Order: sequence, then C-alpha cells, then structure tokens
Amino acid sequence: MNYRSDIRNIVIIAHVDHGKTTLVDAMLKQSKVFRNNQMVGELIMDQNALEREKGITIMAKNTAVVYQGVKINIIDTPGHADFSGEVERVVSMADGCLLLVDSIEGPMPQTKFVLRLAMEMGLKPIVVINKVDRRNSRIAEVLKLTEDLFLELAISADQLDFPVLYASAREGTTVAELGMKGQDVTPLFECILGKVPPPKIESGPFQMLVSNLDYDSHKGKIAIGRIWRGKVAPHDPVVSVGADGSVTYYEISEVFTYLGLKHLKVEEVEAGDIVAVTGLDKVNIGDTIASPEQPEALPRIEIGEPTVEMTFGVNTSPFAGREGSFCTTRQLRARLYRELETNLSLRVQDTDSPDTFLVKGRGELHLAILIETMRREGYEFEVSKPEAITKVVDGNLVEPVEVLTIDTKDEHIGVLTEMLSKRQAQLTDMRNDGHDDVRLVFHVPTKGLIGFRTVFSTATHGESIMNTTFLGYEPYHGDIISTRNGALVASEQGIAVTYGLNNAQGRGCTFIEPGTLVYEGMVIGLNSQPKDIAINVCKEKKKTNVRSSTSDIAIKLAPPVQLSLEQAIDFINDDELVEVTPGNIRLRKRLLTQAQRSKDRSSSRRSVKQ
Ligand SMILES: Nc1nc2c(ncn2[C@@H]2O[C@H](COP(=O)(O)OP(=O)(O)OP(=O)(O)O)[C@@H](O)[C@H]2O)c(=O)[nH]1
Ligand SMILES: [Mg+2]
Repeated sequence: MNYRSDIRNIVIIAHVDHGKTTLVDAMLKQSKVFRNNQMVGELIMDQNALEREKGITIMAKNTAVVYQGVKINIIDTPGHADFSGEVERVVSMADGCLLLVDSIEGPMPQTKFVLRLAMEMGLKPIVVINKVDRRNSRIAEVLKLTEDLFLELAISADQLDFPVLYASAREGTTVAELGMKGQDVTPLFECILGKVPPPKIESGPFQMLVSNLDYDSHKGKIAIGRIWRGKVAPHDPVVSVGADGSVTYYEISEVFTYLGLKHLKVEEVEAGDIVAVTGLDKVNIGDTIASPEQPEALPRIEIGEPTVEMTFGVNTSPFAGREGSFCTTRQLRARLYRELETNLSLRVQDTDSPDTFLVKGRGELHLAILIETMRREGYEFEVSKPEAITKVVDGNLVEPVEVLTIDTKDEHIGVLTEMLSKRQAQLTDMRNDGHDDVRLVFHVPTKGLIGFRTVFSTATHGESIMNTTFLGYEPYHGDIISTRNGALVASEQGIAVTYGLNNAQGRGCTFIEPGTLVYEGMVIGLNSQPKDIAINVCKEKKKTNVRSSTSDIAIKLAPPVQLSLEQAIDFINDDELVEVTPGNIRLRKRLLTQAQRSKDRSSSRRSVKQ
C-alpha cells in the first residue's frame, strides 16, 4: 500500500454556528490563495444567496490550501440537523476530521451526530475548541464534555487519542496550549500534517466515487469526488457504474483540482486527491467512475431517511399564474425530480392527483430551503402542512423522534414544559449554570415539533434558542390535537382597506397591510378564539352626510405580523395551504368559499357520528 504524502483530506464537522466556515476563512486567508487586493469578506465558502442571507451553510463544499508543499483538501459541512445528508454525503472523501466545539455551548446534539458518523468512517479526529475569545467561555468543562462524548462514540482505542487545539476562528488564531498567545492558524496546519494520515493509494486502474455534482453552462455536469485508485486525464475512456449496476461508457473531457475557491484545470489527476471531472452527462452522486478495464463499484453513499413530508401542488388560488414564470404541473414536476440529483436526502413521489407531488425531507428547514430556492427561480406553487413520516416495522407503527435542546432563562421553564408536554415531549435533562441560564433537553416526536418553532419564539420573547437532532424511531405515541387558534379568513376578493383590517384586528392579529390584494378564503390573520371566522377586510366605512367630531380621525392599525416562509409553513393547519410565488407568500384555506367549508365541516361531523 502506498501513501500520497503531498496531500491531506479533512472534513470540518460541528453543530450549527460553532464556527466551521469561519475557520475555513482563516485557513484560506492565511494560505494567501487570494490576490492581495481581492475583497473576499467573511464566510467565504457560504456563496449561495440563501446561505449568505441566513448566515448558515446549506451545502457541503470543497476547497484546498497548500501548506509547506502539502495540499490540504478541506470539506466544509453544514451544522444544521436538517442538512445532515450533506455531511453523510461527503465524509467518505476525508481521512481526518476537525471537530469544532463552541467554548460556551459545548457539545450539542448535532456534535454527537456528526462525530458518530466520523468515528464510523474511521476518520482521525482533531478537536478544536473554538470561540475561546468569548468572555464567558468555559473551556475546561467543554473539553471534559467532549472527552465524554468520545468515550461514548469511539469505535477503536486510537480514536480516543486525539489532539486538542484552541481557536478563535474569527481572529484567525489557534494555539496548542491554553494560555499561549495565538498568532495565526499555523498550529492547526501543523497538527493536520502531523496527525491526519496521508491518503492511501490502492493499486489498480482508475476508480473514483462521485460525492457531489456541479453544473457549468459550458462544461456541463461536473462530477466531484475522491480518486481511490489510479489516475485519469482528458480523453481517457471511463465507465460509470450506476445504482442498479448498469455501466455507461464515456470519455473524460477535462480534469480539475481545487485551490482556494478555484477549479484548476490540470493535465492529469491521481489517486488520493479530491478532484472534479467533466464529460459524464448522466452520472449521479454515489456512482463510481472507473477505468473500463476494471469497472468495480465502490460502496454507495448511505443517506439517512427523510422524517417529514408535505405536498407541492400546482397553484390553485384565484391569483394563480399572475406572478410566476413556471406554473404548470409539467414544470413543477420536472423541477422537483431534477432536485433529486443533488439533494440526496430528498424524496419525491407522484400522488393520486396529477397536480400534486409528495416531497419528503430531513426537516422543515430542509423543505423550506427548497421552496425558497424554487420561488426565487420563478416557480409558483402551493404547499401543505409538513407531517412526520411514520412507517411500519415488524407490524408496528413507528414514528421519528428527535432530541430537542433548549437554552433559555429560568422564567420560561414553566411555560415551555407545559407547551411541550402537550406535544408528547419528555424532559430528559435539565442543567442550570448557577445563574438564570438553563439548558433543557427533551425527547419529542417529530410531529410534536411541527408548528412549535413559532410558538416557541413568541412564548420566550425571542430569548431562547432551540436545536433538534434526529434520535430514532419509536412506537407511535398517538395523535396530537392542534391547539392553534382559528384563522381570520377573507370573505371577499378585493383590496384590503384600513377600515376592514381594523375590524379584523378587533378579533385577533392580522398578517397583511392595507392595499394588499386578497381573495375569498385567504387567511389574513389569527383569531384570538379557536374557531375560524370570515371577515370582509375590503369593506370601506359607510359614507354618511353627518359629520361627527371623531369621524375624521385616522384609524391607527397595529402593524401586521409578517410571517416568513418558514413561519408560514409552521403556522398552517391541515385544512390550509401556503401559496408560494416569486412575489408573495399567502396563506389560504384549502376550501376557499365559506359554503364549501361549512359543508365539509358538517359532512365530517356526520362521519364521526356514524
Ligand atoms: N466570538 C467568536 N465568534 C465566532 C468565532 N468563530 C465563529 N464565530 C461566529 O459564529 C457565527 C457562526 O459562524 P460560522 O462560521 O458561520 O459557523 P458554522 O459552523 O459554519 O455554521 P453552519 O455552517 O451554519 O453550521 C458567526 O457569527 C461567526 O462570526 C470565534 O472564534 N469567536
Ligand atoms: Mg458554515
């Protein structure tokens, strides 16, 4: 067995926001892969528009730096649990991992999830306690908790022998010993070179596993992955081996390696490296590209199952087709199926209704990001309330269960535990920091988390943080009864006016401003009572000839509650939909007229009696 001592392959893993992308910034900046005058800013790898807006990484990405003549291929991954599929997709490319742990938060549920994955893949770990510059950091305690996590998860004894570095990714410094003054990230580079094994080279002809795909309007499909055997150059004949074992013949067009944010076109790429190749227009993630002499498939990438599902349908609102460029069933279907090529943990199914598709993902945010991406591309469609995906195992119905971690203040414990017990959550841990900060850990069925995020942030006045991670499947605990209040529903089509909205505000809170176009059946607010009510928000005040002293005083409306896309999806009930267009996010009843809704209610009452 040979090694390539001129390369190291590492993946950066952590819970959300622990500083992975910021640490990549520091490595890129120190290795001077940018021109001196090039403005690169922060979170350089988070280039996608939604990543920049939300300040989170959504897709795993490759980059590389050169240190002391050794190329370090770096894979940045997302920390949010909904994008776990991205981590699963890329870990097999690496030989080592940097596990980042926030010096205040310590190991979080997703830290455990990603570390388990890395241990199972046999990666050599390096622990980086990050954000040591923060005032309240509790480094010794966090290190102890991290060691406990390794004791729980390590598969072999040598995985317990991990180096620890202390970092301020934001300041671009790392040190090997606490108390030392950090200068730069040299100690991290040294540690990677010293501790992460160089890639092993197996003997034999070319073989590479495709872990990612990219597109270029000139080059076409770009397959990205690690070469396990041999080498490849432009014009070489290769085959790709698909999921069903089918073999397709191709000729390689171009080959690239990584440096900084660039693809470097090269003459040849060799085993041990992470590379990009073009010329294979039908290749998929998980396929093996190999020399036709020995077309053996590498093990396919295993991706966890989706836990929530919702329907995506053609827009059926009265305003359908006004704002989108892609509104037909054919366009919607093609777009959803295309997403499957790169979004590995997503599933799409046709349903009995030709206009509606069932889309399954790893969480509400996973689906919300897809919805937002499609709406920005010009698609118009409607989506239903997300539901947890149950399945039958050995004849028993089981449902997904998650670990919910909440960091909050003492005063919110009562209201949170009460809200969560209605959602079938069980408190498994509660830790107080001695002041009034407390961490609560619950096990809660996924169905109990749907619709929880919005009420959570209102109930704790935005002062708390919640995180969830998939735990496993448990026997179905029974249905949860929705406790949301009724909707305020527009009773007529037209333009909402101040007078009409003021009437609506007498009943509850409203979601729209005067001047908004509404249609019958559109949800324009939340009632303060459990029942839905229909209100004519387009109704103007009756004009009279009598002038009263108060009639001219302008009505002052409370500002509308503006729901984001995620909040809208979280908010709706089974009998409602979210209408998504490039210009608007509207909530609506499935049945638009009051007559249809009352008929539906009475028929469902009759069926309960029978
Ligand atoms: N004080 C301090 N803040 C930091 C440090 N490193 C990162 N941050 C901040 O923490 C936040 C999250 O940083 P990111 O680098 O986006 O975290 P991430 O782990 O890539 O997050 P995801 O990719 O979404 O999982 C940003 O506001 C950073 O500026 C650090 O060393 N010290
Ligand atoms: Mg990131």
